[in-house]
Amino acid sequence: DGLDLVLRGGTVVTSSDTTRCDVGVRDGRIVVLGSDLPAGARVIDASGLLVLPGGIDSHVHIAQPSGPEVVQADDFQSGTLSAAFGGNTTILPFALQQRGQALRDAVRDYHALADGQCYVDYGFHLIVSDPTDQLLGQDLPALVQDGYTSFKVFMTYEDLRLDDLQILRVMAVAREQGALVMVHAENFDAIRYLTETLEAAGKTAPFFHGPSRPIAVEREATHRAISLAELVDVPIMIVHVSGRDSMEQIRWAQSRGMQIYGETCPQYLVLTEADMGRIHGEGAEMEGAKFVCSPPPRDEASQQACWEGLQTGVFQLFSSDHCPFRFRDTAGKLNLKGRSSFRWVPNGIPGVETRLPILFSEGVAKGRISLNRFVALTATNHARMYGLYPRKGTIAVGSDADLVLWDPERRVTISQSLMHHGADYTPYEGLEVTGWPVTTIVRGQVVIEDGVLRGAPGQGKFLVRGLSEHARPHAPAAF
Ligand code: DUC
Ligand code: ZN
Ligand code: ZN
Ligand code: ZN
Repeated sequence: DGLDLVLRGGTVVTSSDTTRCDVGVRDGRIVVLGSDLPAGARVIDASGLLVLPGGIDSHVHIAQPSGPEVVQADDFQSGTLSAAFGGNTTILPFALQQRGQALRDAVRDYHALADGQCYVDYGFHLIVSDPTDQLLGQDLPALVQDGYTSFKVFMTYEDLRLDDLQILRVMAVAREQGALVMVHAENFDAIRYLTETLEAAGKTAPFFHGPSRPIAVEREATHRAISLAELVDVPIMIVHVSGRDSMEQIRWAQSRGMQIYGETCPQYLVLTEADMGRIHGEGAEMEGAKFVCSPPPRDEASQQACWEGLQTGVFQLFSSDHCPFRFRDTAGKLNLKGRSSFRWVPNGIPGVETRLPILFSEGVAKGRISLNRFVALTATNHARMYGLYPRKGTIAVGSDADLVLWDPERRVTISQSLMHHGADYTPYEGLEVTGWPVTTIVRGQVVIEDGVLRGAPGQGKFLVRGLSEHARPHAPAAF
């Protein structure tokens, strides 16, 4: 019988093809692609627009506690609203285990926060901070089987870091279960040493966040993570790669046939360490805090290296690492703790709403990557990597009707006034981009239409994920 929705006259783009055709939707799924489809209950004119698979942002932090008295600026409602306005139809935030907490309890807490609040679909990666025998032997395997098929380990941060033995044990569970391990690769002791040294010299401004975790800190940890994965013979994803040295570690491993994957983010393409030294505007001496994230943005040569990683396939994923904090609290006061030392500035910046426009403008419009590679890096590869393909991440008969209408010509100056996140600034203020999402459709439901909110919280549903097609080890177990 009839179609619920027809997108007419647009240019449909997937990770492999660019085709002029209509898209027919019934019961939340794409049921037909073709020309001159009969009208559905609803028809949207897509002429002059690109029809893209909805963005999948597989690296966002929402409502995650971040140390004493530091709360994130987004709850699931504002975070997913911002995601939808940014052209995303699925996000993968983290369920963080606090030390001493059962992993199951952490997962339950995040579900309670997200349930009924989301504008886009979502799943959870797990963060393992306390790998007890119970967790390794029972809880983690059971959660993988329940559809939480990826987890992140941290090599730094007092409250989160695992030592090498713990990382090996978590990797072994991943190998056994077919889950994918994401690694935050920075050397904890090196950062601690450099932080103490800088503070002792009175170098406490936000700018010194960069010098406290220089390139060698990331390169060493990246190489160590790769070596640990080699010992266990398990595929891993190195997240938020900031520049050449780490990119080359990953490329070296890939050239040896290892299943080592890489992700980079907008901040490593358009920000530099100099941004953390900014001292104009209001709250001048603290302004650099708006750009503090880890690993820190570096220099122009590092930006070039990240482009190279995106162009050559060393990196499969382009994610936002959306991790929003307020510069001023809701009463208008600066974060005073961060004033005593960069050590207390929470690490993370907002970006779920600006990820697609930045990559489209800097990448596609400037001729650095193709439109099809843009789709792969922002949607398809995320679905493949994290067990959602082909339900998500492509435009094909049978896939969820997660679609974005994209105006490739629209020129926008990024500004906080345009954002829908809970942060009180965007680190990309003033950046001029070409290309912008205008309409966002989640499983056939129009959430954003021509830049106007039409959806409601609760439309976004939890996704039980399958195993990653890239987490399957190519070789049989060695032991
Ligand atoms: N790592 C992340 O992945 N996000 C924000 C901060 C961090 O260190
Ligand atoms: Zn991280
Ligand atoms: Zn992150
Ligand atoms: Zn593979």
